Amino acid sequence: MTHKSRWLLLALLAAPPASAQVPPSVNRSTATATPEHVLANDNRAPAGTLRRGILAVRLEARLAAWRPDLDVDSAVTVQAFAEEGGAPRIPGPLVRAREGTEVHVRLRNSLDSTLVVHGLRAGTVINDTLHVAAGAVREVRFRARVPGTYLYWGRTTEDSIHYRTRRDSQLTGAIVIDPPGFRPNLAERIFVMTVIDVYQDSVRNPAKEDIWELAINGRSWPHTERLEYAVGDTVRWRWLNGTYLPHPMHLHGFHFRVLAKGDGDSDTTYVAGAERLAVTEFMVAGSTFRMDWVPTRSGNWLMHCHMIPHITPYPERADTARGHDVHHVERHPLTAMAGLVLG
Ligand SMILES: [Cu+2]
Repeated sequence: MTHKSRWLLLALLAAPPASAQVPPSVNRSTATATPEHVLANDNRAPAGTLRRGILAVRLEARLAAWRPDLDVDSAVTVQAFAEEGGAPRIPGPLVRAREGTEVHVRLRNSLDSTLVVHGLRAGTVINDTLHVAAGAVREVRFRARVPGTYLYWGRTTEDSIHYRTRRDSQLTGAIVIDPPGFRPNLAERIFVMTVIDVYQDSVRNPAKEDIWELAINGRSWPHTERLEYAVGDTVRWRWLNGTYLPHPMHLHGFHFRVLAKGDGDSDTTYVAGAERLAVTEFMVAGSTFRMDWVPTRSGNWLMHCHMIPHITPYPERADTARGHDVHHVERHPLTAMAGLVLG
């Protein structure tokens, strides 16, 4: 799907609703057997086992069937990370360690092509890559050194995150390094954004079969998580942009403080008093930021990308069951938005 066609979509959405729906019968899998279903990863439980100061994480990359909008469209076959022996997850398993911890990440590549993973030695090596041949197992070791929020991401196609649009686009996860002695705040949430944009499928029958899915922690609005806070709470979030696209992330109704800003490889925590106040934070591909905010009024509020094509349903998939009625007053928030919306 080109950007031009995405803007065309907006014009189409303004037209009267389509009356005909194509039944959900298209098999979109490219694998011979149906791969295991993806678990949407809410990034609340870190991966691995910590023993005697060593965090050991065993990851595996394999094919998986992903349904970012649950019952709306059929599953998309993607490449995803799992903890070895566990279900594939989007985003990939959370790696979290305190500064000073020795981290051993073992990676099995169960895909049929060479996998290159970037950023596993979080905060210690710039432009870090690990090449793992199909069927091979490799291990990286590093000592967690610089507290912050980092992105690890894999690829089997293009050589840059800026072109990673295909089935390897979900090979993305978070690494968080905490300061020594720091106890992670269990209420803090970590949100990883991913996208898949496979236009090539459109040349097949049926025509216009096209994959365009944007997700926060593995789910597209309205299936993203619902969050509830009390007036006066301090809400702490980390955001990671695992997509090839930029996203201006906007919070409705309140200012938030930007506490740290990273490029995926490195992270800068602002000194006390130097935090920025924002209502929208621009995130380039691969970037991260940490924020907090205090809801001072009750209500229903959203954090979302401010680019319309990133929060608009894309109804051209041949097997979609998505309603196209953008004028339905009661269901408007559910049917007229999709993708990068959280609330
Ligand atoms: Cu966006």
